[in-house]
Amino acid sequence: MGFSTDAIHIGQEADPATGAIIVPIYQTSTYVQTELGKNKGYEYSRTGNPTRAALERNIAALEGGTRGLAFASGMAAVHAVMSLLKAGDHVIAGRNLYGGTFRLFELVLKDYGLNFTYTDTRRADEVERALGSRTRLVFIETPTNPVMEITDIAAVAEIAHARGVLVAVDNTFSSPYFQRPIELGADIVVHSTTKYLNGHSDGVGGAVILKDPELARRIQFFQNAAGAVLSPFDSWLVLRGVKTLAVRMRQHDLNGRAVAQHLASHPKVKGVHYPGLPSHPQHELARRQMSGFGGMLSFETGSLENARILLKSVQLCSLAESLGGVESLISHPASMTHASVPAEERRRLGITDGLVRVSTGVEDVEDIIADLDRALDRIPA
Ligand code: P1T
Repeated sequence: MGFSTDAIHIGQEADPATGAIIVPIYQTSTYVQTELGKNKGYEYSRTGNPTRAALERNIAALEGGTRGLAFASGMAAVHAVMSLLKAGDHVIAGRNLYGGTFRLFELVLKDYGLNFTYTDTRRADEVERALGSRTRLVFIETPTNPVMEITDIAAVAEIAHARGVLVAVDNTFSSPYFQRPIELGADIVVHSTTKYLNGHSDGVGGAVILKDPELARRIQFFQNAAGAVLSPFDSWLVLRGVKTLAVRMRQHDLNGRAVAQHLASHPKVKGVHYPGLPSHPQHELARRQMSGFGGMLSFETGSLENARILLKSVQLCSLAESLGGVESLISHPASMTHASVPAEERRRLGITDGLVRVSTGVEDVEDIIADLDRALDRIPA
């Protein structure tokens, strides 16, 4: 079946007990047992819940994995992936990650004895050079948050696998509709379902999708042991969200392209990061690896003061953290999502004080462009 059919139907079969067309919210902590050791497949909702299980089956199918696991947030999902490692293990991480992921690695997991090397994973030879005898995992985002760098997943997977190293891809920005890392060779996919999968800015969640059943078993063990599970209601919201993932992503992509093109020719804009623009340094790779470019972009206003004026002047675009909802959001990565990345490192990555990020929603694109134009007009020439 096609992607949209799977999104609407896998895990989302009519309820066998009642015929309800929608998966019920099993708002229960526990399940009655008929006798010791006899149950209907569920015993406690941290361990398993039918609504969460429906979502887990659905997202596994969308990413082409054998198993999906849903967590209380994207960060809980990233943390679960790291539970595969032991003190002394080495991780090669992309140099530009969501600030919260960088914070988890540097300010939490380093103290547990994990070692991290941050690498420009756009260059497969740099990944190869960073490999050591204790390297267990390469962790990348592509496109990256917020400067939209692209890593060649197949090339990195080939290099890593030759040394027995796992590859995890945070696929939050593309969603499985535009990019399927497991098909490109990745072992593990991570999502903040808070973003495109849920799609309506009304729930925080995360997911891990795996190809290998043994790795999946280990992540599931951690999910139950550590307990950061997605609630039944939040699982239901994501189940509802994914049904329209394909149509939403098509519109995010159309709007993202139009806004990026418009900004690229605007005299007040000093540069646009969007993989769909032919001027993007990795446009060709993006075209090969992704089937669309989506709604995320960032652009350079030239200074903190210019960014401040713009962010204060927009009316339709809301100044807020997060992304991937139907409404357009605008943010300032240096002081918001990437504040925990040291200033010098931010500058090296191009996360300047003048950089503004847009999560292009699915409103009428003329209205989004007019809003940005009105705000850009307020910046002095
Ligand atoms: O917020 P949470 O659901 O815990 O997801 C964390 C996360 C993981 N990976 C990527 C690529 C992300 O963008 C995020 C969260 N990002 C934002 C809140 C943001 O505004 O960029």
